[in-house]
Amino acid sequence: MSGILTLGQFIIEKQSDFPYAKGELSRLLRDIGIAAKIVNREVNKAGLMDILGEVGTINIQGENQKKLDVFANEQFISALTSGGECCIVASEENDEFVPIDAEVSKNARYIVAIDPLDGSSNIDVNVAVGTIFSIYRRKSTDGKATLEDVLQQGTEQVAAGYVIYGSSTMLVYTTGKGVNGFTLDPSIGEFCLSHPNMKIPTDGTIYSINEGNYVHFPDGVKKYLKYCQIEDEQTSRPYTSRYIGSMVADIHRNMIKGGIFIYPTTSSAPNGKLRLVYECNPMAFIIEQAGGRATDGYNRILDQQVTSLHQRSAIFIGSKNMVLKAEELMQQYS
Ligand code: AHM
Ligand code: MG
Repeated sequence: MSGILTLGQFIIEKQSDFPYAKGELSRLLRDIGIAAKIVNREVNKAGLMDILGEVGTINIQGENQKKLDVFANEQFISALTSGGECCIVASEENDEFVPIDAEVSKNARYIVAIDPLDGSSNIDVNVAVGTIFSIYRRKSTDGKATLEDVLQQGTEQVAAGYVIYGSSTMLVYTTGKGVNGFTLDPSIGEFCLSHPNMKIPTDGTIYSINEGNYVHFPDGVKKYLKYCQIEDEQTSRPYTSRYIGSMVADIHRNMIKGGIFIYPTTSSAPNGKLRLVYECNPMAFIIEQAGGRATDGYNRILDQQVTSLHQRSAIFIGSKNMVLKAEELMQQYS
């Protein structure tokens, strides 16, 4: 066989990184990979099927859910609840966490938080969407796992990853020992290692932010945007602005090319828009593992106290030096 390494083979190879492991985390990652392939199949034919459009229910954030959100949510929950490795799934699409049947999960040691289809407003227009996941070890030792088991600080993550359903589909994940990316080869139906040991450039020239909200931004962010736009040959400014409106896709591009993604607090969303548990913590873990930086403009994302499932946070994430510069201006002006 050629040099192809599938996600399944890679996970088995890497299991020896965790001498205490019994293979549960590996199985969990494999289950996520399988669910991602099923979701990918549906996302790919979204334009063909009578699956587009809003399903009519409104999730806890008050946003209309698209049918594919519901489909992806069901797929991931079903993949995660049947394997016996996971005792709780918390999903951005569900108000409460999903407890798992006691019989199935009696020996389960892991908790998964998932945003099954992030950026789903982009589906209707054939633009990349993503899945984000985060895995924690259960803290409580007996009885049923509880909300406290889910509300762990980002530093406690044992693994995190994302899937980008883009011009090609990729799964990128970390178990705290670097970041590896796998591209789905549709001809064999396997994620194949294509981006080993991913590193985000320390400097970059791309900034991603919804600039339409400019008037609502804190002064520090406004100053940083002006900094990005000022001409300066030495630092290759003005920088390029790129905003897809799909966090996974924006961060993935920046990971490869170098750049910063900002979703700050705004006067209309004083805590920011993105969710700490489902979006910020997993992406922060991945980017830090790739050598980048992730803060809320002042403090490290992964150190934030998690007090509720749907808690929001501002996020400044990406190439280390770009995030540091934005923080400098935040501290000076906001
Ligand atoms: P969602 O979880 O409801 O899909 O929202 C999250 C998405 C992110 O992917 C993206 O970065 C952001 O919302 C875009 O928000 P805005 O349209 O306010 O720029
Ligand atoms: Mg989301």
